[in-house]
Amino acid sequence: MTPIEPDAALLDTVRSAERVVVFSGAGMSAESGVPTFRDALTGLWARFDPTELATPQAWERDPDLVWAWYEWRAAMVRRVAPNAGHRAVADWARSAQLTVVTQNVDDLHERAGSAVAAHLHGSLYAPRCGGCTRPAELDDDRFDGMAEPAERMTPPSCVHCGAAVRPGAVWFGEPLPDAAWATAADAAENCDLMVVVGTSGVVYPAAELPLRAVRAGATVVEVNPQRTDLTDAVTHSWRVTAAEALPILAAVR
Ligand code: BV8
Ligand code: ZN
Repeated sequence: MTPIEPDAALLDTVRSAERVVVFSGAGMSAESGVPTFRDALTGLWARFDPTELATPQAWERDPDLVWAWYEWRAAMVRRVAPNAGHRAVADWARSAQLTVVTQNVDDLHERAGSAVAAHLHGSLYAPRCGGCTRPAELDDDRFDGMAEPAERMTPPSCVHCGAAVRPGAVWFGEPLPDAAWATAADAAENCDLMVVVGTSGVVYPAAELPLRAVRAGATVVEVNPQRTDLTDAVTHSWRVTAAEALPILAAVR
């Protein structure tokens, strides 16, 4: 794979960047084999639109369907590995003040060695009680036999109050966790470089973060093989993938 060189101006900015934010979306995990939100859902789920499954209404209407979808996704992520992009982000943090803000609900940044400052849309691995909101302690080994997705699975009941345990994701129509949003907004407004990786930039308020970074005077580079809703607002839009671009950016010194 011939490396695609970024332009000299971008390399200079990366070289001199003191405070870096990496803001990632589903495209960050695509090269690990995790389907992006916009990809047609695979197999059993192909007939569903994620924006119709990732809602409180879907949960109310059919908790067993929604619970099975998240369990299948959590099991599938467990079977893949971080890619060169995730590893480069973790390496980069060793030589710069780097903050990872992600929209992703997978744990691939963490498994590559990054400390994630903000999971804006929650996590596949933080199920909680839909009633008393306490975190649910569920064994990860429940994913072991889950090669094939089941269409429906009854969610476990909370050991404290008996209500159904729900996925730890933030659904459409739900507010983002206050602490995650505050950390992400502060990082966006106080960085000198933001790398926006693998997001279509259509979901708000997360998609506002690159715009806040631009307004605060940061250089914002988008890493995405496609144009997005953010392309016209960022400083550089680089038509490469996460696993191609991030090792190059992390190696600039
Ligand atoms: C809220 C967790 C308020 C769940 C997710 C009308 C207009 C504007 C906004 C709204 C509106 N109606 C409603 C809203 C608000 C809504 C919203 O923005 N809707 C959109 C659809 C218009 N937002 C919300 O509801 C948010 N909450 O507003 O609350 C509020 C306040 C107080 C009180 C009550 C309520 C909550 C949104 C969170 C939803 N949850 N995820 C789950 O995962 O199941 S969102 C989910 O989709 C992702 O987390 C991500 O954020 C989003 C988009 O996905 P992306 O990550 O961008 O991935 P996508 O597939 O779209 O794109 C992949 C990109 O990668 C592509 O560009 C592709 O080219 C690129 N790519 C592919 N391969 C690679 C690559 N790039 C690099 N390398 C590669 N190899
Ligand atoms: Zn409970």
